Amino acid sequence: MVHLSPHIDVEVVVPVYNEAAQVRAHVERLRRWLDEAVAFTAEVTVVDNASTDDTMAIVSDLASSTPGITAVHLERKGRGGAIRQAWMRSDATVVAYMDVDLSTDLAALGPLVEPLLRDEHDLAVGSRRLPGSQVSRGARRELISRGYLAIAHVALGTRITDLQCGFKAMRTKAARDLLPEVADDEWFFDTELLVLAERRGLRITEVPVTWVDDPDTRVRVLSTAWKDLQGVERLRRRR
Ligand SMILES: Nc1nc2c(ncn2[C@@H]2O[C@H](COP(=O)(O)OP(=O)(O)O)[C@@H](O)[C@H]2O)c(=O)[nH]1
Ligand SMILES: [Mg+2]
Repeated sequence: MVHLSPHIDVEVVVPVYNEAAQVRAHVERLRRWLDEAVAFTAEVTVVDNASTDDTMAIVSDLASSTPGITAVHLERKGRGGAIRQAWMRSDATVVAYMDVDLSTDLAALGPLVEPLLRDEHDLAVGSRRLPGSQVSRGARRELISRGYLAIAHVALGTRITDLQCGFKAMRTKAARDLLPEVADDEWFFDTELLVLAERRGLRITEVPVTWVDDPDTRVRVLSTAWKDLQGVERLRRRR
């Protein structure tokens, strides 16, 4: 017998690494939001890499007890690689990702993916730096983020107002074409994805988000900022 799975509009990927404390509550909240508050059909895929705490056990349990949630485990660490793998194998019309801390208010999810479902854009970028955005964030991260953005604007000529917000979506077909070009598997993945999309002339839209920073972070801020600068230099030379 042939089983045809029903078509899914949006696959929302949630990369997680050592998130045992919040993964269950936040993924459940996301699933409820998708069931109750949006007009499209959606699947949630939680992708763990090499967590050393109970994250994978919690996520597996959640996936087996909740329709519309899938758990994936990868051996190699790196948030970008996790997003790439999950996006590449999706059958949905649109692929999205968001950080598990739900720093971005879920109200922005509809405005993020709906223009893509209508085929008006290829890539939608959550931004904390548009007139409609609202952000509460610590001074240190804000300063590093602004400095990085200024450098990326000058060195790469990008016009996107926020490269690093953990809230983005793409038409799956455009993602499949572009992702093999994106080399970074960690935090620079986002910048590289956006800059290569701009260079290819993809249709990009930015969506203002309300962001409440979660100070619990997996990012080693200074070492990541250094890797980001090396990534900027690599992309600049590639132009
Ligand atoms: N799959 C995967 N997810 C990761 C990895 N590192 C971080 N994450 C996830 O990426 C998201 C953003 O991380 P977070 O620490 O909140 O970053 P920040 O908001 O920039 O401080 C969270 O959902 C993390 O669990 C990793 O190596 N693999
Ligand atoms: Mg965070």
